[in-house]
Amino acid sequence: MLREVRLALGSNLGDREMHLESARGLIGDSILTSMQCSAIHQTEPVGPPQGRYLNQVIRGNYDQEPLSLLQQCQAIEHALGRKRTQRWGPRTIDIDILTFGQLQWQDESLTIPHPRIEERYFVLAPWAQLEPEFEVPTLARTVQQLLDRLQDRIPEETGS
Ligand code: A4P
Ligand code: MG
Repeated sequence: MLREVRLALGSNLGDREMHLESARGLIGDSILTSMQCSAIHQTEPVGPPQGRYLNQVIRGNYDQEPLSLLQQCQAIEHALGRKRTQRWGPRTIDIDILTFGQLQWQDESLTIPHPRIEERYFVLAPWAQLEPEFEVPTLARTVQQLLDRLQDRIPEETGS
């Protein structure tokens, strides 16, 4: 069954543009069909002190199981030199699954929709540029509404 999925990409180590470009290339070649990409946003780091991130959201169609998508995303992270040293620490590339059709999924390795969508300017800002009217499963709000709500709550962190 074909599902529409959304992925969030982030990079703050090394040649950030190149890491995003390589990830997009690999995802478009081997994972998603009909891929569309948001603009790239530079964002302040959330977590321990570290360099700024480049973030981007992509959507596309996928025809396998959720755990296969996670595995394929992690294989790309690995291929692009991702080392897991510190939670929320600097990384060449992070690929998170935001949504997977209307599916809700929760096990020890995967939670869908991604549990921190509502709090994350670095996800919502590029996503709202790509598809502001998309209603996020389980949150019952559009991407733009979630972004507006976040900016009302913590304007100093979101640069508005
Ligand atoms: N996992 C569970 N659900 C998912 C999902 N929906 N998508 C598990 C992807 N992975 C999922 O992730 C840890 C584990 O989460 C994985 O093994 C997978 O089984 P990770 O990528 O190894 O570690 P992480 O990314 O450091 O942790 P986490 O909790 O995913 O962090 P976030 O929420 O991704 O935050 N600041 C800015 N400005 N921009 C960023 O992109 N990113 C982070 C990471 C922190 N600060 C940032 C940014
Ligand atoms: Mg991650």
